[in-house]
Amino acid sequence: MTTPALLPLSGRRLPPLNLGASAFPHHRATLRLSEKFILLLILSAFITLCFGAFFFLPDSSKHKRFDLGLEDVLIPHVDTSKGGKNLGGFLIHGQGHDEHRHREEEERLRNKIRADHEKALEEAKEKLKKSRDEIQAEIQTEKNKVMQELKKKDSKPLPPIPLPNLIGINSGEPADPDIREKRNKVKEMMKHAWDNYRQYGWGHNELKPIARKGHSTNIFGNSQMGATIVDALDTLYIMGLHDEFREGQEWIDKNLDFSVNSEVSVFEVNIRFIGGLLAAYYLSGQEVFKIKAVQLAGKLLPAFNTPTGIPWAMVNLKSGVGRNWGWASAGSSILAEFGTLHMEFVHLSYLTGDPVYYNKVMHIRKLLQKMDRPNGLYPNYLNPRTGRWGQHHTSVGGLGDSFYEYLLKAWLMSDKMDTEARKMYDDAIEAIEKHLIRKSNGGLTFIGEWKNGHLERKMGHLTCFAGGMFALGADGSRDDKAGHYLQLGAEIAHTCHESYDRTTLKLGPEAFKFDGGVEAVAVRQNEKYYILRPEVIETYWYMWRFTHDPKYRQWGWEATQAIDKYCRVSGGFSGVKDVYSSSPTYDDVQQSFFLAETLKYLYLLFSNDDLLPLDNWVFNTEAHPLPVLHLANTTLSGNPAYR
Ligand code: DMJ
Repeated sequence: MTTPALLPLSGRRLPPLNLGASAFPHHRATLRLSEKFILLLILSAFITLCFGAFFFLPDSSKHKRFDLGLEDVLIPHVDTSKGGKNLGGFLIHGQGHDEHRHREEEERLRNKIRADHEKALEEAKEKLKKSRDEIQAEIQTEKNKVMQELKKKDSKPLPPIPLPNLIGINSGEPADPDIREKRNKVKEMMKHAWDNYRQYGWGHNELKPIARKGHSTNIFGNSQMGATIVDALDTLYIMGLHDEFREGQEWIDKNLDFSVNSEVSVFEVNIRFIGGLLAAYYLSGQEVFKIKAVQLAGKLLPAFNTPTGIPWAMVNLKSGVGRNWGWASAGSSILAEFGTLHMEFVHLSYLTGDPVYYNKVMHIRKLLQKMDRPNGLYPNYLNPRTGRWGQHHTSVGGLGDSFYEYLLKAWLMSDKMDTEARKMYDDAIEAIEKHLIRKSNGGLTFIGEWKNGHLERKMGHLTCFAGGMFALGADGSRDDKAGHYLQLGAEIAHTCHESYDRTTLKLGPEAFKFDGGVEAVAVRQNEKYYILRPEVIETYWYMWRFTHDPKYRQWGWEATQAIDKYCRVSGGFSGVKDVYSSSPTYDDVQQSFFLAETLKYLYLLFSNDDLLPLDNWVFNTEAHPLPVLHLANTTLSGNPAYR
């Protein structure tokens, strides 16, 4: 017998293994050793097989998950003390009895599978008898069930956060009966606006008070998001209209859904919806508002996915795809839009403990800080792809306004810790004063607009908010110019009052000129409308809070009467197309900001200062009050002001 040779697969013979002569002195010994070797090989193969079986047998716990009615047969167990044998985690009872039981179980299982198949066949036959519509309705019901389940999951409570010190909610009743009466009149107007919206526009974004139906604009996208409900909530609350508030809360709880295929304005949704929901949360303590605000904010985040982190103006809530307004200079984003997110986003980080919101807005700030500013002014347009300014237009009205407002309010909201924001605000208004603020021949102080190196002597209704802003920022101003800024606020309030007083309806036009012998009067027909805007009344209220000069209440009352006389219709309140005409025509829109801002500022003007005191509350640009945050103990990474 020759030493077995190893046959390779190719059939080529390998040379015999040379184990050395000393290892195999003669043939017999070699034969015995080979037998032993083969036996050993067989034995080791057997052991390997046993080990393999042990390790590769399926996991008993997995068996149990699939409910095939096998639980009676396979009982995971580790306790052998009760007479059974433990094999791989399964307890096997007495062998003969077990085999019988096993067969029974197999039979039972087969029957069950057969029955299930028959049932499924029957169901399918039944389904086919139904009409296409019925089948679709059933599918929809199933879908809705799944959606409800998902919503429930989405609505899980956020981590508890200590509420800031909330002072001055639900009071402010004035002692003076005349002022009380005025305040009640404003409340009655709010009720008229709300009740009609409730009746004719419920769930729609806004109301057409003459056509008596819902209304919307592209800023809210194409779905019914109940903008008026969300915007009005906090006004209802502070006016003590609690039944109406609850109705609104119920609608929001049941119907406000952000998983819609709708392209919305990031800015508008932030100031009206997130601002409105956060204010409603802080005032009422109802979790639903906080949860909805956070859900919505999550839907806005994809708008920040641009090469620079400057968000798109619009975002599709479902797909997250963003883009800019077609009319904005060379695909730019708008300063007043991407620059008016800070307050709400800081609150979102505060309430969720998630720095993502804070980081987004701080990134915008850092980017703006690094950029060159022509004459120290911020242009209204910035390209989110290139990070470069668009047209060199600067405005404290439309397209620019609330960016400056939020710099100041970021500082106030941080309990004056965010000194970086205050510095940016101070620098900005110094440049504005130098280049945009002028006195007319008739002595009216106005804020013009900078367009390609030229000052346009025109002021918008929107710009009138700046009177209140200057007054609000007076305390803490650079070089202790508090008196100067309070005076500047008073001058702007006066000019804006003149723009109202010089009209037939005593309501302010959209824009007015200081040129060619014209002062505080609209010239172009398309600038003569009043759409229930709040900015002039907003400034009266701030001036009232800081000076207590009764003229501001008087001016506010003039505006209240004019709105009630010329804008009130039986189906709500409408804007008017020409404030210089004695027989105005209506635009047939009750704007959501009329309930959020105009009526709220009027109500506060006729309330005591202890209702929402300015030391404790900061109003967002849509008049939604957010509490001052004492952030000393809160970690919002990045800004030393918050450490
Ligand atoms: C409101 O939505 C906000 O005040 C915004 O900042 C600009 N203007 C409208 C109301 O006029």
